[in-house]
Amino acid sequence: LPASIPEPQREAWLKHSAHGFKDKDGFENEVVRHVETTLARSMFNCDESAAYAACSLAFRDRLILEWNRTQQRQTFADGKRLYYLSLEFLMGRALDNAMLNIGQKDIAKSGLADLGFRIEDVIEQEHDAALGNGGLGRLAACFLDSLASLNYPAWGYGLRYRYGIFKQEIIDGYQVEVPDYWLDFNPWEFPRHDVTVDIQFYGNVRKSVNESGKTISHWEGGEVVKAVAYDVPIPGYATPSTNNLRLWSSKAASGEFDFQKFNSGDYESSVADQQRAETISAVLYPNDNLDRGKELRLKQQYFWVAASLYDIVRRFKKSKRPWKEFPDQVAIQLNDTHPTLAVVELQRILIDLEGLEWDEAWNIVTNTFGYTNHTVLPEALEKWSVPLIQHLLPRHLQIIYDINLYFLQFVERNFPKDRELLSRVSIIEESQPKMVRMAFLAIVGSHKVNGVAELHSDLIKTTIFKDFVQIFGPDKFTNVTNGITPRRWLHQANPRLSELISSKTSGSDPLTDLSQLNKIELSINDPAFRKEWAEIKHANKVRLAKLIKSSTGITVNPSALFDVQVKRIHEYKRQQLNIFGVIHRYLKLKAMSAEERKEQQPRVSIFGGKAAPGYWMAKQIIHLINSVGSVVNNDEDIGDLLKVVFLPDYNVSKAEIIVPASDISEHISTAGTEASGTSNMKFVLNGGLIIGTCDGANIEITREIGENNIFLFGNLAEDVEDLRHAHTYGTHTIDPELQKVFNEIESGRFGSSQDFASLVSAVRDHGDYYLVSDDFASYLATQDLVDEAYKNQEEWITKCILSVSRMGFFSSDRCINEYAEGIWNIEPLPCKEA
Ligand code: GLG
Repeated sequence: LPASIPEPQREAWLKHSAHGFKDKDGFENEVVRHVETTLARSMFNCDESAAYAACSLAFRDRLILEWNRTQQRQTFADGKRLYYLSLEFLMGRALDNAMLNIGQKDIAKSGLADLGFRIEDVIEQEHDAALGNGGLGRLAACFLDSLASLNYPAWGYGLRYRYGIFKQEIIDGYQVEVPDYWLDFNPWEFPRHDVTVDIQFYGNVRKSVNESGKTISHWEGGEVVKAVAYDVPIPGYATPSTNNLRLWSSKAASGEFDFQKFNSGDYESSVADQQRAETISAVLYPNDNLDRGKELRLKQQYFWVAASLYDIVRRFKKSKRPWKEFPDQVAIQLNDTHPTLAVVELQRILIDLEGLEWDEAWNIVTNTFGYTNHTVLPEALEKWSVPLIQHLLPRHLQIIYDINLYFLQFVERNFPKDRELLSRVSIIEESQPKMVRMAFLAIVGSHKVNGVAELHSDLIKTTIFKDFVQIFGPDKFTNVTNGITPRRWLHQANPRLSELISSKTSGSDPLTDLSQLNKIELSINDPAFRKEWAEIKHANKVRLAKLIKSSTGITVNPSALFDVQVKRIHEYKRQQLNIFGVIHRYLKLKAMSAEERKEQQPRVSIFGGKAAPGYWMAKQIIHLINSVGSVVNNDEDIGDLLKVVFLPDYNVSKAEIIVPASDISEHISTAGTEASGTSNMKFVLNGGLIIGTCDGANIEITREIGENNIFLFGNLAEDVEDLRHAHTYGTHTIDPELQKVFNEIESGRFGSSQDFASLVSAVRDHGDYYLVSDDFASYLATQDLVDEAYKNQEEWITKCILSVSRMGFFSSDRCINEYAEGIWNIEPLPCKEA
């Protein structure tokens, strides 16, 4: 144990250092203390937000004690740690999660009731931590939960954006973006004003020769910005292990402001430096699957990567081990290419600052990093212009050129006759201006590269990274299919279903071993179990109906079939296919007699998701959905047979209400475009069926749950290229049913046809890149099957129960164990008290 407190005094420390709350009394005591002292309020002005603050501070106190112990344990164990570098961590709310993971939500519930509050209202006070765009950021959050729950020594590193993903409002059917300032009161972070790193930008490189005749590079001048650490404790479930997420915030290095300017009367510009520095961590870029190449974004990347590496290296150096042992102590995972500069930065530290030889350093670097690819979409693959890097990071550009030189020499030696190969795999693209291909740099700088679902991992090996498989051999490339944490996505989002399931797993906890789910299959014919199952789904739909009412004013019938598509709005995700399908359904209903209509299955089509502010087509899709909604929802012929809802501001805490309430959800990307998808897993785990294409993790979900329990449709990935080719070079005929839909849109039935012209022409006149027309007939036919299947509620429930029981594979715990064994080579560090 650490020796800072001398032996005789340790007893006093131990006596006062507490774990969780002993009982309800202990909890209430802490809450009241925080209200009265920390918040300086009294019971006469303690509202729900004060109750939230005090309750959070009480739990935070518990977390930080465990956080400290966990860090000590890890330091003394002196084993290998994982560092997960991600520009996005889409955490959502922390209080509910902390209470559940610590296992004291019941205590909190009755304690808060004693003090006059409903726990649900208190939880509702929390602002989502929305430091991410979508699946990539939420995956990072699920991984942190699993790493802590499985007792792995691991840290997350990210940026502390002052503004997370924007809030979405819908005004007159259009998306309006509102800034998300979330830091007014955030009890879940600990500012570490003593943990700071100076980060350099711009400047120039000077070479010198030392006594042994070796050339040394010095990066000099330029501008310095300070990185300040903010730590967020990450509680494991059913274990005291509490890991750390360290987020960096930028500050001017020169202190408050320029006193000289201030004294000479130039007040405004005296604070300009400070503002410029703080801009770096001010805002999350709101693009999902799109690369925009903005200088500030590159600054963010280097700022975060350099601060994190400094921290990691500092920790390693304390151990006084030789450099060659670095990869035995440190694994760094690159979540997408955003942190790829870390490869270059570590090489720079080793050769320029620590004096290692190039090869020795490079060996250390490549054994340290792993790279996860999340997309094959060309518009999402990061490239940075050479002049921009030259300007911002002159020494790094030289190192990138050297990495490329040695790499191409290696390729040349092994494939001497293939000149084309060299230009195909070069890290530098010979364009105007030249560009650095970040994915290639990440591959060359890592020992393992993984995709996020089987199909996706196969695709990267056969398409975008094909040459690299030839160069490095197939073993460098692997697959780790994504997963989700059952703590948040079952227990927290759907407590009643979680309890029902746990009552059937004979004592073992499905939340720590999700394969236990298969035990519910034994109850599949138990009428009481089935009845409870159906009641839970209905109650969840009632809860969502309330959210729909309060946020859109639309009344929906909870007995209708709830059809949900919530995710970022993107052409490749094909919300346009869904809304065209909805229009088709509406036209069909309109053409029916009143008698015929009675036979139809009532449906509520629910959409949600943000469009990147600069993504015109995605915004058109949102507008069309809302325009169709305002026609359909007010059509008296239709009534409850069809409602169309666009739920504004989709985020993690709304997902926790939406996901458990769906009967069917849509995962309908053009085959080969969605790397994995993770909401598909969340919906099935919560007893909803899915309609989907043979894409991403849908394929593995089908394999696990059985093809009778999923509604698949559409063309296969292997046929996409030929179809696109045919669209461009052959005759492109539009599906006749889709043509009817287009005719109605163009007739102005849903508002000015001009507004939607680009959505129609993308399919009809511009090559239909996403195969909307090709898949339309099969989509409609499959939706008919969904209606038919839903009419037989008993069979439907059987499908749902079977599906849930077979979802064990999709736990992020399984996924993290695969990374730990196959890529990171780290071991859990169990906690003896656990
Ligand atoms: C990406 C992909 C998703 C994937 C997620 C996590 O588009 O298909 O599920 O990462 O791997 N940008 C993303 O959200």
